[in-house]
Amino acid sequence: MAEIFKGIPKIEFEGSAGKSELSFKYYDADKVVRGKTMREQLKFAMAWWHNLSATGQDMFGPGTADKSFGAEPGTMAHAHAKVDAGFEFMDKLGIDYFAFHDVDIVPEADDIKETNRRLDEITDHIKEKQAERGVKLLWNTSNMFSNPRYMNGAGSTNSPEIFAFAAAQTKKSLELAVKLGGSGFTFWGGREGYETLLNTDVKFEIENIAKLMHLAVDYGRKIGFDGDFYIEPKPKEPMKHQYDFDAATSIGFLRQYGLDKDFKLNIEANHATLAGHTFQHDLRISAINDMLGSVDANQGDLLLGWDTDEFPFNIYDTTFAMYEILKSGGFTNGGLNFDSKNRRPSTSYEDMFKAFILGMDAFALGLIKADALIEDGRVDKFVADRYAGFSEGIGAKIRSGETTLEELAAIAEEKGAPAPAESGNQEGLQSIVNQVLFG
Ligand code: XUL
Ligand code: CO
Repeated sequence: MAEIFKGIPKIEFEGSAGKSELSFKYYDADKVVRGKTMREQLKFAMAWWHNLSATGQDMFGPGTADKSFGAEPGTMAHAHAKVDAGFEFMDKLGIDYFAFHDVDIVPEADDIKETNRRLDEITDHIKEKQAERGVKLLWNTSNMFSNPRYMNGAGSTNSPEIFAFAAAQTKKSLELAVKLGGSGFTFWGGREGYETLLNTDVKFEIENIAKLMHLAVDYGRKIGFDGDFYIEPKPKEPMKHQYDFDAATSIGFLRQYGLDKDFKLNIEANHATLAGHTFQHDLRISAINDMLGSVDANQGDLLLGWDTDEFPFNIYDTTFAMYEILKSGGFTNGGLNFDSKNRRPSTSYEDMFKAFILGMDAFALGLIKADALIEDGRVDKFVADRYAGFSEGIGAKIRSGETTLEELAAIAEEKGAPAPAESGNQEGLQSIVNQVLFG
């Protein structure tokens, strides 16, 4: 098969003193950090949609990058060329996982039976390619937001026929997950939200989203899908209000509708910041609820109010993200999927590789620094000491639920007004972080 990314070598680890733009400075796949290799800790995945399909098109103009890979876009020949391009790309970067929507891998036909036949054909090709180097499917999903039929949502639609169509797409995608050995299945509720309450029955819509998810779990488990289902929270864009606003909202929904045994969360950095949180916050909320499943790795631009899906660059963010991931025990079924895209003027094949090198190195450095922060121990010790008062005496009784308001009131009356608690030391802790990061 002809090489597509001609002139781009296999990307090797060169070390932090390296000067080549086509080498890793920090990502050293087999280096062990906290008991696992970087490859195992980070589990990088390529998102089919941005890397192989997106050309830089936005609402102000067409694409700028050529992703035809020698075939006519919109044809099955192009779908096959994307498979060849994708696997060559992953091989050259040493990426072991990928993720896709159904419509990323084949052009949708007018008849769903023909779309499904195309999906069968293309996944035969993908499966062959997976076998060559053992590349795995991190997760797949159904695109139930682009086609005009989903303008009012998929699970949340007001039309039973559209609900049935969404169910049919979900059924097929679950079959593909099993066929390709996927370890995750994602629901990102693109249009599962609303613009105005004047035309919307919120309770009805949320209940129906839960019904679609239950149907997916029942069918998935029946056909042997043993991975994790994920909700990927996002507060807005495209809808004004999206039901899966953030981690806390999504966890509440999963528990309310009895989906919490089968689902975890896929936390996307730029979605967390759109919700007014840090990336680290939504990772922490997921982790403390045993719901940290997988991550869509990117970063936003705080000066812009939309989902810019940039490749990760900010080492504070990657460090704090890896700190949460390591402290939660690391990935099992999940990984770091680059739901990130090149900027519109970055149009060359080299730019595609440089973007992944940036993101992979940013997370590798984040992993190294998060490990160093944990080893350093001062931040963790400060936090542990800060709550130490609750480990004995009345503090311990509060924690174990063995006290009453009467007892606590009696203590307050006897001891009088307490002095304010000791300093939170934020600036001191931030200095420790800078010292660990920059030496
Ligand atoms: C959209 C987004 C999606 C999901 C998968 O903001 O993140 O690409 O990751 O549907
Ligand atoms: Co995403």
